[in-house]
Amino acid sequence: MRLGAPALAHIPPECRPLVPPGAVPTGIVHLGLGAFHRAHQAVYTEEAVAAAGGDWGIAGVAPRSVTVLDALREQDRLFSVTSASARGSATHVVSAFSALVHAASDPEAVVRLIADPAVRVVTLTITEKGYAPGSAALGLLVRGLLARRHADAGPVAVLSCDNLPANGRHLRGLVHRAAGDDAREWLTDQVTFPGTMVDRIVPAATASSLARAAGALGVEDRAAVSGEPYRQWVIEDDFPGGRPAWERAGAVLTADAQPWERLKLRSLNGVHSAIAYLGALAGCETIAQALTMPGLRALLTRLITEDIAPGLRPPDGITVAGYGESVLARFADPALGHRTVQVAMDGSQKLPQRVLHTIRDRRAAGSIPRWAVLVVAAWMRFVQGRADDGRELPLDDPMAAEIRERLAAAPGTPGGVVDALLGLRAIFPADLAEDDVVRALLVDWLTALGRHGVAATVAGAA
Ligand code: CS2
Repeated sequence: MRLGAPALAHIPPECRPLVPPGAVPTGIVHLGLGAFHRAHQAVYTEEAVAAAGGDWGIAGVAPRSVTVLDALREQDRLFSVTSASARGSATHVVSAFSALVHAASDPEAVVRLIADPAVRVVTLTITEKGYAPGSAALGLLVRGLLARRHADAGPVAVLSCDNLPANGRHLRGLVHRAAGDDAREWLTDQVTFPGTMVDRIVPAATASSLARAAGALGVEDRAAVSGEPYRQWVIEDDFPGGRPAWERAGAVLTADAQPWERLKLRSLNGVHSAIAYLGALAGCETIAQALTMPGLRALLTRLITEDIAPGLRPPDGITVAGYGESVLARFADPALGHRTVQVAMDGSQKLPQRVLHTIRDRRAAGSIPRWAVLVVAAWMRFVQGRADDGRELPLDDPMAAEIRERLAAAPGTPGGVVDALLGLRAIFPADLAEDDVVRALLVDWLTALGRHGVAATVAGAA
């Protein structure tokens, strides 16, 4: 039997959705139907509606792929979320979607939805590369907002839920530029772009995570997602058309999300990327496995306390060191099965806000961020496509062609590789690329990684 409304009577009562399927009209449009959205905003929204009501069904928009969309359509838009940890797991069916749309084949439906007065919130999980000027998702968002202006459909909040610095402000700038001067006054008046910090580790589904969900439910769920039990959502409270009572689901509504967002980008995502590149090079399949590498935890603790912490002003009551330790404990849970190559993908889009901002802050203060530079060196070795044991590594990155071209034209020495990659201005701003101290340190680390491999370099370093 397959998950869907008729199957709900057959699944264990504690797994059933908090609101009946199809009962809540659309109030939110969400762009991006990935695993993260389903395990994060969809869960918060269902809980908020169950606790406080409101017409906040989510119209989910799949940009290109139809795999998740088809699975959800066959299941009356229901899917399950499994919280998995070494201590055990729990599975719940979530009923958050009120409609589903495929943007690539029906862009007009997305435009109509964004222009619908019943919709008062638009949320996005389009990943870092979705914010490149000219991206399809941004184009649709802007068309939808212009149609909304034309229809005089009232104020709306547009909420970026991606891991970008000042994500709200950044998206606002992109939308205002793309919409043109004519729309500026209306946008300023009617559309807000609250900043957010989103957090939950949600690895891509695998055959075994799908089997675990089916085992818990007793029915098959082809849209099942699985993630850590921990979750956090910090949201700037600026919703001119109202919003779900997300605080009833544990979200923190605040005037300024930036301290949280910076803390998370640099000390969670930055450290995640460090483990991903070093781990993948050392032949480790998962993040948790990589963390068992002798010396790596100590090295990451030094990265957090010596390089990352001095550049951050964390939220009240939080220390960067304490936050960093809790992050490492989350990463270390073997039940997650988060693959190093998944976190390693799209490095060109991730490195700047995760690692390079840390390096620039430290350099501006006159210090030498050894550990943060090691992360960049590991990325430089990773993009060359071979693990320490000679196995091939995937380069899944929108800049892959440019990276390969530069590497092919450069001498294969550490210095040649460093200079070739530092020349990628879209990643490395001139002040960083021309910093002799950083360059020399990159060459040193790349030489060490090439000579001794990651395991020995890490074991000897911290
Ligand atoms: C990860 C994030 O894949 C990645 O790049 O660093 O997806 C991470 O798991 C989440 O941001 C956790 O909130």
